[in-house]
Amino acid sequence: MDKETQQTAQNVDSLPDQGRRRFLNTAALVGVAGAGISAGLLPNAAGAATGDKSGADFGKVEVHPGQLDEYYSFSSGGHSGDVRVYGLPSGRQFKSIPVFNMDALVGWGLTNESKAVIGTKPDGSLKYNCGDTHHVHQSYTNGTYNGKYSFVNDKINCRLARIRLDTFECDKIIELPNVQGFHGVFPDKRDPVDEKINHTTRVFCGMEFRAPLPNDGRDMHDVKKYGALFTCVDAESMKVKWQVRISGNCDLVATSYDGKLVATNQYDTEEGATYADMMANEMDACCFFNVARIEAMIKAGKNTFTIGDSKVPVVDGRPAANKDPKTAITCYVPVPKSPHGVNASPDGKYFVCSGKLSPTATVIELALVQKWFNGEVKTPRDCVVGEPEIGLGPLHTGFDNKGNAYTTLFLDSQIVKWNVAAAIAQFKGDKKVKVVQDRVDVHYQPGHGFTSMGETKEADGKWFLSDNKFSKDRFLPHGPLHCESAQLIDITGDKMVVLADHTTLSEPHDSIIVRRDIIKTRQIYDLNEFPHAIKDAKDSRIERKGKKVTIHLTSAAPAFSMTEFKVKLGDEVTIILTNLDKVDDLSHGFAIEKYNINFVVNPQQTQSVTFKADKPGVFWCYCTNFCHALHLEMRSRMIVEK
Ligand code: RUQ
Ligand code: CUA
Repeated sequence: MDKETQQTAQNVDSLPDQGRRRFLNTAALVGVAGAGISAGLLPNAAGAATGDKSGADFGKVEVHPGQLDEYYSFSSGGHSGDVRVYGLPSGRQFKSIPVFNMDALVGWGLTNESKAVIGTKPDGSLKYNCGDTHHVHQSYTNGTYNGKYSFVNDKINCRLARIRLDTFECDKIIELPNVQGFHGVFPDKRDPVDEKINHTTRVFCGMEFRAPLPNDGRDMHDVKKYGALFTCVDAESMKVKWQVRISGNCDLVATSYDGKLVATNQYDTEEGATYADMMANEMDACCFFNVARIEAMIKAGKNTFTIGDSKVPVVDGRPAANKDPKTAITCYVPVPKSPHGVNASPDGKYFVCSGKLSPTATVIELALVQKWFNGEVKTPRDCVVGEPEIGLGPLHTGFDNKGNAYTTLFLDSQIVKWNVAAAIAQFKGDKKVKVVQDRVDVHYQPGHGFTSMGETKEADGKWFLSDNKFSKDRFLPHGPLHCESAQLIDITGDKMVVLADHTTLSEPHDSIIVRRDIIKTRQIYDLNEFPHAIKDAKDSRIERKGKKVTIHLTSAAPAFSMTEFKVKLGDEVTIILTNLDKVDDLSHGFAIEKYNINFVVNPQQTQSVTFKADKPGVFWCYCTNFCHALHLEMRSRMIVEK
């Protein structure tokens, strides 16, 4: 073994004992994180164990040419604004689904159809053209994925997007009213109010950044008057149903399997405006919402109000308005120091909230929260049934099917495996029980981590993927902005084994791992879906109404239906292109030289663009997507006459 490999395979046992490390004080913690990042002095900088000495079966992650992966991974793209799709265990990336970003590959943000989804200003330009996706989750039937939709947030412009999983395309984007820092998002796993409905009908959205409500110039300098809202959106109509005004803020969101409870972890119960203020309290909270009670209030129109121009009904979830548990709509369960992340265990019993600035994970029993709402539990803190010390900087937790939890430790650069039942026994006083089962190094500083099917009741305990925030020294150098690393960990045995890593472009946050049989895609569109489709190349034509010209065009490899079309300088030109090819994988592109136009039409799809003919001359239009031996010849000419 060469020196490098030896270093990489450094034994985890050489790390300091986690148990001896108590809460770090605030200053020390900031120092640890800062020094680690700037000076490259990351904990155990030798990096992740490759499992080299463990007899690891690296063949498990091999997917040979022509073989298919077992899982899809849907991953947020972070500030690139997209959603990525990978195959696991290979780590091969299939697609970047454009959502809040512009994407020349398919013409997202250029075509009229995508602009209608994204939203435009009165002049036809995009209202927003960037976004920050953090959390991507799928629609459920009875506690497991139904393959219908993915939902993803935009933290910058506070929008919720829906992706159709038959075509892997975004079909709806809405903006949440009076929200800043839309971070956590989770669909319900079944209807929380109507016992008979077993599928996702709602999507819940958290507001991380408290702001003046409404933000119209009032209260700007009085941080204490800012507020946060928790928002519920109808999953089908994508209309905002209601909001709850809360104390503190929202970070991530989790939903219960019985559909009755939704929660958001809160790291800023201090309601501060600087990080020092936000870290002041030793305890923050996990705020639970009683969805049935909220919906009843909204339905009765009782004690609802609106904020600013928004028509969305809002109810008051702040503690002062919810003193009696028997009528309360919110329950604030105290959780140590700035928790980040809340995750539901697949047995439906617990939510786990990580400490971030506390080395603990807090286990909250949902049945006890329900009892608190019935007045049968004394204080919200009595709903906590476990709080093991697991390591430094715990962020997100995934679960297997054997009662174990896997939490990312940002500061320790590790994944820690711990047993939930053991944590509960320890909390009850059992001093001998072994809570932490295993630790493994990752490279470096993991953010989210998640298990295969782990956000469903079909968690299968096969894989854990660690999305790491830093990749220094892991890959060939490629300039100052590094890619990030995702590491695949085999969790089938007692010991976790890191089997593979793949690059991800900056920067994925959360992902989910979905069994491949759940996803059923269509490979070809239906012409009838597109009102402007031309069904026969013979119907290709140029229509003029005053200065507005519409070019109805078709494609069939290797030709467009018109070899040229004429317009006049100053015309508003709309090109509607229908791809008549019916063969799977036979997509064409359409680009116009010097006119900044480029988009793709898939088999039997129709897409359109509108622009001003502001330059006279001849402009070649060509197919951008390699489709045929005569792909280069697949061209037309736009002739703009003076
Ligand atoms: S967050 S690294 Cu945006 Cu999901 Cu925790
Ligand atoms: Cu059509 Cu290339």
